[in-house]
Amino acid sequence: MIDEDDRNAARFEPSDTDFGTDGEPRDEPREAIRAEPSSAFAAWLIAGLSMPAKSIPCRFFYDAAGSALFERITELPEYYPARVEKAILADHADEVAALARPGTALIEFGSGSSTKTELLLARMTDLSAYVPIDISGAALREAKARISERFSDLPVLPVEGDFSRPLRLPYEIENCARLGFFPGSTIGNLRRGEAIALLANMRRILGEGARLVIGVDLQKDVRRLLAAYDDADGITAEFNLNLLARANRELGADFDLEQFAHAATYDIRHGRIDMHLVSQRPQTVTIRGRRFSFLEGERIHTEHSHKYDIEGFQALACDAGWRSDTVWMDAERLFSVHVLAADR
Ligand code: SAH
Ligand code: AVI
Repeated sequence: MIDEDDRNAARFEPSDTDFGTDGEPRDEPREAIRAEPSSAFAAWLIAGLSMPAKSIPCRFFYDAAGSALFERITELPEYYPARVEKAILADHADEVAALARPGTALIEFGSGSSTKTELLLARMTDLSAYVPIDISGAALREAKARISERFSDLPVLPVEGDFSRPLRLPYEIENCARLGFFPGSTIGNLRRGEAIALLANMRRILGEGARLVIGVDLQKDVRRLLAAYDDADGITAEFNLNLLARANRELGADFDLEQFAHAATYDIRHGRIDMHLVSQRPQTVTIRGRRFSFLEGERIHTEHSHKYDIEGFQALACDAGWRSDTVWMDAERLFSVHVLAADR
């Protein structure tokens, strides 16, 4: 039987990310490679709401408001992943720093506020550059200002874009050894086929012999997982509803935010949290002249967040061409940080 996820994975296009050396002017601002514009949000939103099972891709959470809400999530008592991953990285910061020999470029995927990265940068004194990649221009700009102020000798070369699409990396790091960093368990937001394609593409970008340090959230008591995605203060609900608020702001849609509710569920079969927005009554919403009807209780799927066990993630990384080198965990085994090696 073809799994629904495998079928969907076929829609994912592996990227052929490359450096900006192919005849492009060398002084072109890399911010010219923009994240998807509003027209792309409109196209994906309209396509997703036209399907029998409505959905919106989770990368659209992260406009400026969404990135700020995510930062608030990382401070919530229920959202253990941010706190625990940071503690694991702090415990092993010297070992991570040792992976970056002098002249290495640190390339971070889905860097957001780069908060965890600061821990590492403080110990990586001989980096040639720090390259944060994120779809959120607002998050990148704030992070660049803060990191450049604290580490004034370090070239910070942000790339605004979707890491699962072709990206042009800064020409300045063309000849540098590369260390990859992909924290936050953002890999969990991808389906298995998508995750393998992304990890395989990262291996290609980082080059033979490179290492990738990647944070992966672990399976655990379902109540603890559900609380992390449905906090008492309603910040995760606000983060989820921001998708609709963003559609109202950017596309002139007329979602009534009072009439959609946040929901987080656990899917045992796929070992993942799913987030949804649930219509509270029969209603119609208009987006750019198109009308979408919702039944009472009808759901818009907004995010998968897969949880792994150590062996399951190592098998996935192996399918993407990586060798598992090292794994660190906290004492409660809530979260894992893997060092993957591109040498097999
Ligand atoms: N690494 C940070 C942020 C994690 S939140 C941390 O660990 O705290 C996920 C980040 O990935 C957000 O900043 C979001 O904007 C970014 N992101 C999500 N999907 C993306 C995509 N397809 N391409 C690039 N960045 C993406
Ligand atoms: C970025 N990503 C790994 C987060 C997660 O936990 O799946 C996004 C998030 N969604 C709800 N809370 C946080």
